[in-house]
Amino acid sequence: MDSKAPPRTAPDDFARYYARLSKQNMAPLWEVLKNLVTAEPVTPVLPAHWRYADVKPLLMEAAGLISAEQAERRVLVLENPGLPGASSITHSLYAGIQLVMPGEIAPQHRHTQSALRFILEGNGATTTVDGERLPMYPGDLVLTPSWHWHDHQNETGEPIIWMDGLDIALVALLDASFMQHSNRKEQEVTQAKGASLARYGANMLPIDDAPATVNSPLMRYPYDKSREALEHLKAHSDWDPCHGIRMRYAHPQTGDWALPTMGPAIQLVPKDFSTRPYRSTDGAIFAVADGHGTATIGDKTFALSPKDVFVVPPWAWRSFKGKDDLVLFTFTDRPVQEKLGLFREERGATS
Ligand code: GTQ
Repeated sequence: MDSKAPPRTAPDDFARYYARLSKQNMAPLWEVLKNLVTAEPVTPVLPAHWRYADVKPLLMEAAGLISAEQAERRVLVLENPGLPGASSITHSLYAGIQLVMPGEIAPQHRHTQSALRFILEGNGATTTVDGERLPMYPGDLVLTPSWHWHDHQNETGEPIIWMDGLDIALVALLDASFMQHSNRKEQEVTQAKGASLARYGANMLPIDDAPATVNSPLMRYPYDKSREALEHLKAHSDWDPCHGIRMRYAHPQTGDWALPTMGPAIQLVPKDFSTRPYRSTDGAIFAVADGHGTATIGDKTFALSPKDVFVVPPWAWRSFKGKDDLVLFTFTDRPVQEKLGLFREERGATS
């Protein structure tokens, strides 16, 4: 008899054996291996698009239902349609649209989740981080690194609206969530306005600087500077076939990503330029900073207007076309994937 002949086990025998395994907290790998270790990324995350024209009226309606203080944070969570109820826009990341009305304060708290804010609308309301009030204008990126106290206040006459990005699901996966409230609604302001920008946002560093941490000490990346750089490169450099002009927001002391878990970037797709297909393992959340155009993600095409948000699933092909100069902000979990040696990208052929 051939000793290598496979056994011919009856389905009932498998079932009885699996039941005995299960009682002892074991399971057969051979039933699940092909779903656990896949040839390519397999994700429930779907391409999705939130038009600002749809989001804004619903967000303003929330202002009539609940105050920023009652809500703690008055935010509409952008839920990926492939992950219903999970409060996630990708498997690892969270995005929401936050509103603070004139005169309101979203009270001080801190958490181990890192947050970034990309400002969509408003004119000079503030987020206080580390005792510094950071003014917020459209297109600015404001950071709230892990475990930094933060509160938002709107002392202007207009609503302020921004996109929040947090690493909520990633921190949940690692069971590393800590959160604290303060008995002070707002933190004491200990820094002059513009302090972190003067120290870290002028291509210089304090001569006797504190050692770098994983978090950028620059808390605000103003849009006028980002846009100026993009405009210069549009006029005077080659455009990347897959991105147009694309820059990432750097940690000024180390050159690494601005945050350890979320990598923000900004790109300009010039008017009438069509990017070549590109895909990468990091699912990407985009917000339209300026301009109009289209995003094609897999077999879906979205018509983009300013302040829209859309999501590109991991390893999905994407390409863009600028109807006018289209400026896109994005954040992804690429810093994590790079550190773990998992990040991959692929550039498609000319179509
Ligand atoms: O502003 O601190 O969208 O803690 C979700 C959780 C915003 C915030 C969110 C938060 C915040």
